[in-house]
Amino acid sequence: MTEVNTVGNRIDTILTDLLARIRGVILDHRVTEDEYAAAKQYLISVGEAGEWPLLADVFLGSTVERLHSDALDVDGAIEGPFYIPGAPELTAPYVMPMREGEGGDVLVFTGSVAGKDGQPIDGAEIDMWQCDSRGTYAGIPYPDGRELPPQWNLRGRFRTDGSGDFEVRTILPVPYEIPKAGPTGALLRAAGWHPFRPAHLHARVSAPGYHQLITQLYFEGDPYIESDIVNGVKAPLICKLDKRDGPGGRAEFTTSYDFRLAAV
Ligand code: MBD
Ligand code: FE
Repeated sequence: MTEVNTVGNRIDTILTDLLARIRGVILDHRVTEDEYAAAKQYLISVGEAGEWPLLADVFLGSTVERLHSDALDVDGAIEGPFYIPGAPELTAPYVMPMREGEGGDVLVFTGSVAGKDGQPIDGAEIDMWQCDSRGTYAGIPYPDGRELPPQWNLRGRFRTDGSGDFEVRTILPVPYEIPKAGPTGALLRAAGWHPFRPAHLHARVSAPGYHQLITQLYFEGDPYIESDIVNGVKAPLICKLDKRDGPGGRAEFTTSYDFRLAAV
């Protein structure tokens, strides 16, 4: 027999309010029988495509996350549907796992991890993941037949040094287009909304004695900063990009961010 996970024990309270609000929308907009039937069919298709995690994170994740971050007074951001635990542990000097000749601009990302009191944290773990220069995450099934990167491409774990600092080389992520081939993309199209998120790096930052920080970093000037389809951008998470000449005269970008963790 199926049982519901009653974590929080508020099913009665929340379900009562949720149903009241949905009924209110139906009444306010005079939803028709046909629209109701189409909505049910749509919900079925989301399940069949395995897109519930994506759809939920696109529309609701950032709201849940906001409450969590505000309670801890940290600059967190939505985890999103594409985190995969167990990424390779890198050895210094840190370079994110990538293919020979990985496309895109080089990004040198430096920064630090400290407590909110400014106390640097030695050996904090940063578990970072991002899309490649074509906007594809490794290890995720895309139904549109695109070429998939190797399993751990642009996913890796590394640590701060004795001063709480880190430096990692990677490539600059690009604005991310939510997978369009399935029901989530179809809904955005039907509503006339663009499917983009601004370019972002994802990170889970952890250290003993601190709450794990799950966040994302964005880049100044990104065309989708103001219209992120998942509503996940917060001003303190927007980083400045600088351009410099790297090895062999190849241009590379640099950016910096200081993660601040809440003590337990
Ligand atoms: C993503 O890459 C993402 O970060 C979020 C939050 C939702 C969908 C795709
Ligand atoms: Fe993402």
